[in-house]
Amino acid sequence: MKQELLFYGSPKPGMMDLLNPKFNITNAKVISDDATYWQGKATEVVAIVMTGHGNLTDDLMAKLPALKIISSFGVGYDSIDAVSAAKRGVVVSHTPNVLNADVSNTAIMLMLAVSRSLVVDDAYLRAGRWLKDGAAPLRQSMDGRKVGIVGLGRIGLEIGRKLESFDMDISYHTRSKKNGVAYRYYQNLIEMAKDVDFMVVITPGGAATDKLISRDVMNALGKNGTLINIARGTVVDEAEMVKALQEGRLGGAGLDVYEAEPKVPEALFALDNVVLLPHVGSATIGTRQAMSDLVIENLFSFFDTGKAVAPVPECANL
Ligand code: NAP
Ligand code: 8YV
Repeated sequence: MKQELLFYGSPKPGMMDLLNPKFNITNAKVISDDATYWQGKATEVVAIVMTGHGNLTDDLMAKLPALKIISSFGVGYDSIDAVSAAKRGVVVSHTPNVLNADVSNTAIMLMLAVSRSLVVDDAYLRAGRWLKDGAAPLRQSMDGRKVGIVGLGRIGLEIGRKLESFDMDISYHTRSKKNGVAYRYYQNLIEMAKDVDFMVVITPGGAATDKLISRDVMNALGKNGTLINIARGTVVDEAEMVKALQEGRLGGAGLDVYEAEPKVPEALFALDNVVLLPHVGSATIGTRQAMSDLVIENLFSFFDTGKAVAPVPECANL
């Protein structure tokens, strides 16, 4: 007898072929705790597979008494109330590590693109200005300059390792100093912001990091500083960032994530010192396939052995 599974988001290639033999699948584009939405299946759903960023709240879980696992696509799981899930005995799993290479590359791509004005210079050439106005303006090199990484976990460490080859002076800010890490540690984020040329943000989203990159942090980073955010839009005070960039209090920004995705503040479109990506940090064919494979592996392992391969820390002891 097949069990009930709710698939929230867009299935990745091959996923449904693997899931269909084992589960009855309801594919939903939105997720809701409205009783009519579940069409009588709420009491039967044992698993949720998420490839979207819906809000998975405690209220919603309360309506799903048979739920055992939420297998989520992506390493960040700020849209799932994992503490409540653990209390209810529901395992939340995610897809760490397999995306470290591409997400760290994206951070460095943004650093280079902002500091060397890649997008502006491309537009300069296409507009015929090289012919008409001559050579493009000189830019700042990234090599040998100071970078502060906010969040030094799996991806932050990979960014640091790669930035060593740019001879950068590397420091970091996290809540706890990391053992065995040679980079300079700043407990105080503002002090680090004052001292660096680039700040790369790669923490989780959620309440603990909400607007961590505040007006004061951006003022400390300053008119020659560049902010790179590949974490979550919520980690930066977006309205303050727009103002700081417009007023020249912040030198530049490279952004992959935004507060209300896919909405991006239009004021940013007018700014030359900003490079904008549509949340594509992990978006290569190989990495997305590896993430997709891990979503399925987590689910199948859970039903075969009682343990997901990559549970989130809150659920590690279930
Ligand atoms: P991770 O290994 O769990 O590392 C998270 C790091 O953030 C840790 O060093 C942690 O150190 C630090 N941190 C957590 N809360 C903090 C706080 N309040 N203040 C300062 N530092 C804090 O996670 P990861 O695998 O590197 O992934 C990090 C995040 O990147 C994900 O959660 C996701 O939001 C984002 N991400 C984005 C993309 C994209 O496409 N743009 C792709 C993948 C991931 P302490 O606990 O000591 O503070
Ligand atoms: C995903 C991400 O593309 O892993 C994460 O936390 O932000 C990205 O890699 C996204 O979660 C998929 O929707």
